[in-house]
Amino acid sequence: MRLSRFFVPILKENPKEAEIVSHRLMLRAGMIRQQSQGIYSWLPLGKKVLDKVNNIIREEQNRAGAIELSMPTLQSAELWQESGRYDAYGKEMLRIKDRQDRPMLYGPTNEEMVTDIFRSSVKSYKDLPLNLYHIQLKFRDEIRPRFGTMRSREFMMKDAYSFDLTREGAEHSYNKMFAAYLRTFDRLGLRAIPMRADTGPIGGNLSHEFIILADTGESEVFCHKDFVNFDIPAESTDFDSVEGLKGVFDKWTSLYAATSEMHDEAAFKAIPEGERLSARGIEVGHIFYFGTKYSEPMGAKVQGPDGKEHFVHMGSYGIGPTRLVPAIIEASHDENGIIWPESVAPFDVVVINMKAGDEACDGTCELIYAALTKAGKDVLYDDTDDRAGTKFATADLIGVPYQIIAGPRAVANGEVEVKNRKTGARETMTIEAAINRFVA
Ligand code: P5A
Repeated sequence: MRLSRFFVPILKENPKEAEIVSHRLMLRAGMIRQQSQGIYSWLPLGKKVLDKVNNIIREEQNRAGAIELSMPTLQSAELWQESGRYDAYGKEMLRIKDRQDRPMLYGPTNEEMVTDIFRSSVKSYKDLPLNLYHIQLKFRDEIRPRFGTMRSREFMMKDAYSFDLTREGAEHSYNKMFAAYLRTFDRLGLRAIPMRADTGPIGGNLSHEFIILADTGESEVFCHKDFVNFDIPAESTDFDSVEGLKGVFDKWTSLYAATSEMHDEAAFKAIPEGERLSARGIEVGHIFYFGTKYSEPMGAKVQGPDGKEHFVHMGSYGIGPTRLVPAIIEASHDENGIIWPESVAPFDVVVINMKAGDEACDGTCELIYAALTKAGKDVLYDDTDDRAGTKFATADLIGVPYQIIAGPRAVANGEVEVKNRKTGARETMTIEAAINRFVA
């Protein structure tokens, strides 16, 4: 992508409305724009990062055996009347009427709708277990939307829903998502700690929130320090192994970890003082087991091996991609801007032409841009005629992991400079070596 033809509305000044660093940097880097309170457009640079985050989430959901579908954002009130949540959900639900005066709502979550899909076609235990997920916009009319897309009213959610014949089966389904979440957050460059949490309007009595430690987090959390170094389940994890996944769950729940709503001061104090961690955190995921809370009132049942009908045991599993993007920035930035982990960076590398219009610089940059693009790299080419200082500031701000800098003096020697955004290390090398550095 040539920067001269891209759309990145960079802000030079710090936006006054931004209270935390991720919100400030997302606005300054031209990633998002607020359209009305708590409702955002994702501009091209932001969209690229969001797509990469969603793809990692999708790969790990698929690996764990979940199946993707797509459900609508608008739902009919009838389904929610069946489950009993239509009245209970309160003011957070945006209620709408269509032209026939039928009550509709903008979905804050999809337990009812997915239960309806399930009951309409699954009739036998032989079709279980089943886990269906989608990545879709949600709307919650939050009292205090804030911090940009960290807590917005319209936001994206990956929500998965599992169906099992028995409680034991449902526990295995829960453990699959538990392990998939550990892998997902790790691949996003984050250390997420599962913590016992309040189940709120989703219900049930077993749930874990996945929390990223960050000073600007909205949750107050308490846990054992050792979580910071626990091993993440490997790519080769067998998601069909009941024992194996129970091992992962048992290990990751063996030490104390709770959010403030579930905090037990005495249990926390039982941890030796030097091993206690009392911090703030960002909730990036939340998983629930709620048994037959929806299947019973909505009549979602299957025939078991005993020939009798059984209400299915369900769980639901949420991740917030539009919250994860700022959470990643909170965890990875410096005074000059964002430092993207390679897995979600909007571009793999930015080629900076220090003297656009200069034949040698243009030629070198075009050559590198073509070679890296051909090798499948996502390359941003700063071909604008901005000053060198502006170009460096932009590259640092938008946080692309590597910069290839082509200035007239180096280019005259057949060389360019390669800068690592994270470490700041710069290395001069031949043009060929710079290309090989990224394609090899
Ligand atoms: C689980 C999947 C649920 O809604 N039903 C379907 C369950 N869980 S949850 O905890 O309420 O939300 C899941 C995740 O969505 C993100 N999230 C938000 N992100 C941005 N702005 C918001 N206002 C917001 N509300 C929830 C969080 O990452 C949460 O863990």
